[in-house]
Amino acid sequence: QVISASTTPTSTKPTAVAGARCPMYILYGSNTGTSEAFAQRITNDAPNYGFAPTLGSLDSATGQLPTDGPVVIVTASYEGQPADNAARFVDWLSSLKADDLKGVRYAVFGCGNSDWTTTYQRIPALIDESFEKRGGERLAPRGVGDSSQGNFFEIFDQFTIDLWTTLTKAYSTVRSESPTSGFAVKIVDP
Ligand code: FMN
Repeated sequence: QVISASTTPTSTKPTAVAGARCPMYILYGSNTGTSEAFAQRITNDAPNYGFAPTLGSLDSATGQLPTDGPVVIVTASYEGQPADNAARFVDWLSSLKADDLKGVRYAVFGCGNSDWTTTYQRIPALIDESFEKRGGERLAPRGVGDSSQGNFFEIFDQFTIDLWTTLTKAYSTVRSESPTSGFAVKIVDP
């Protein structure tokens, strides 16, 4: 299932600044839930930084990457292959040509485990490089989390701190301490 979160305007006045949130897309590739939980955290925080988030699996975005807001990807690798809910997306990505992702602005965080020495972070690295090769604009350096290390969560926390600094600048959004009014989460079919 795809969970999407969107704003419900609290005012119909066209000048209402509070309702002017920028769309944002958070996509995960996850078998055992870590990447999905990290993606959910970014989604929960997004309204605090002026964004209206949509959360879904990478496969849910196959064939349709948006250009009207940042795309943030959190994904794992399994024996160098995508998670089950990212396999269609990775296939589709490899079929794209140069410039097919022009206008897509993105950032990637990889959940990996360096015990898999030869394929460590293979899918996050592949996605990060493929987006750039196909004309996408990387907004932030790829985050690299190693679940075999004690600092796995700290690395993710630092990635998100840097991400929000970058995104609020890039999209001129405004940080707010009380964003939740007018914020609704809806669940839609896959
Ligand atoms: N991590 C890597 O970086 N590269 C791999 O090739 C890789 N293969 C894995 C294979 C198996 C069977 C398992 C259990 C883990 C593997 N990992 C690998 C580690 C996972 O990607 C890592 O634990 C990740 O945090 C899991 O994310 P998820 O809970 O979102 O699925």
